Amino acid sequence: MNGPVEPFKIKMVERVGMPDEQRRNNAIIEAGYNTFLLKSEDVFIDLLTDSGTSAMSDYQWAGLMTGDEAYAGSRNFYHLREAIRDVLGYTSYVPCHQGRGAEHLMYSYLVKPGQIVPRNMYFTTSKLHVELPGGRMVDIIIDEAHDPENEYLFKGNVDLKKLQALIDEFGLGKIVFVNVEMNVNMAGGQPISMQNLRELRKFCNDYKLKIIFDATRSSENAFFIRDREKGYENVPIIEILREMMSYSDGCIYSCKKDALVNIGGFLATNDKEIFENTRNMVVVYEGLHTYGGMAGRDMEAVARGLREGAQYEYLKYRVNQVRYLGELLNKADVPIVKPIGGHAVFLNALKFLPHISRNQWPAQTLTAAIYEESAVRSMERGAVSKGRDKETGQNIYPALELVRLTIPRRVYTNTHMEYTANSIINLFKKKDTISGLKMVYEPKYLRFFQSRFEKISL
Ligand code: P70
Repeated sequence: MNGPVEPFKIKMVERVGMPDEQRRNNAIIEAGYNTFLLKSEDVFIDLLTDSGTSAMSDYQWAGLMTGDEAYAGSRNFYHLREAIRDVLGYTSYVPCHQGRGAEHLMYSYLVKPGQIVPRNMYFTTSKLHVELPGGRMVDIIIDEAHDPENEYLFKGNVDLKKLQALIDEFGLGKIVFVNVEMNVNMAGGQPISMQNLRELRKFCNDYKLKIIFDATRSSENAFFIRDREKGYENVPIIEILREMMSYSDGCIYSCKKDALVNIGGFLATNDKEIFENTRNMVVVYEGLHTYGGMAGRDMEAVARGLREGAQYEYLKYRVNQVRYLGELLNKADVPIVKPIGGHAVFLNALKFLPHISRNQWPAQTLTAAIYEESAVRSMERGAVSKGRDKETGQNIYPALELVRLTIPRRVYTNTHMEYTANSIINLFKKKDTISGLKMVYEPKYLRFFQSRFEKISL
């Protein structure tokens, strides 16, 4: 099996070094066994996130030099507006510094205290921005998504029966909009099908419910629709994207993923009221409505990246590189979430470390062990990320207790994938020697970023 052939050549490189065993052991203790607290210099291959870690193209870098840094009416604002119209089909947008800036504007406008926001699985920052104005996020993803072994091809789909049950239980008045994520991150990078989107739109039209997308990984989702859904085999990615977006009333978008840039975000909509209200609030929290926290040059890089990131040849390589890593692990019986996702390979920590109980944080433990073994940095996506129940204050233990090996776009070679796979396979062979963790510091919000742990002896 070979890795996918890269549809680019490399013009510039950045040195990375391998810290020795002693340095790795000290670094992880100093970081409180939390990979978010490691110094990047102590990491060899950084698979913490695909967010803001892409390599930009020469065309994007050239675009930086054309940045128009006028306070108002920058030409790059208009370039980005054209790109959003062409690629996603929304007429209006509000630029923001990154995805959560857009979430803040969108959800603080739409969500009123006591309301419910159904979504095809939570995402950490999205959930928090629904809760801050007094709302509650409720999961309406299909059951298959909660089963790491289930190989259904569209595990990101919404279960309309769950949505109907919410309406029956709480009444329509409590639900203002349905929130739909593309290529669902916490489910393992799993796509939603066009058919499901179409059915959801029809359902929501009947109840006059709005649909707001988290379109952050929509290009990778569009690739899976083309690859897997009947009737889309030969449809250009941009056409698929526009059809997807046509089923929504607006979206929030973190440009740091599929748009191949290091910073940036926006919300986009064809709804006049949403646009006018969020455009008004952007000046309070982000910056003037023609830059929203981004420099002119950043908006140019996003405009170019949004188009590049929707090219079929690029997406094919991208998704296949992730699949390559996943298949190397799968062949060696390392437990992973299936099907292999669009942006990351997810390890099933409950199967990898069955001897570690949930209250000793198996996924967090596994991220630390992988770092100690290999200097590869991964991310916990389980109970630490999920946090506590808002009402009872108790830890929630979600069905998925995962470690995410997230692949930055256009950054690592297939040999880096092989090194990563071999290191994890070695670790899997001696998994019984790995002991659990106890949490010794826990901040109030988004605890996974800053919490600290200590090792429990075996
Ligand atoms: C990741 C990043 C960001 C993200 C996302 C979806 C589906 C919104 C955002 C926010 C960064 C991250 C964020 C929280 C915890 C860990 C990592 N995801 N919606 O690595 O966008 O980061 O630009 O504010 O995935 O998955 P932004």
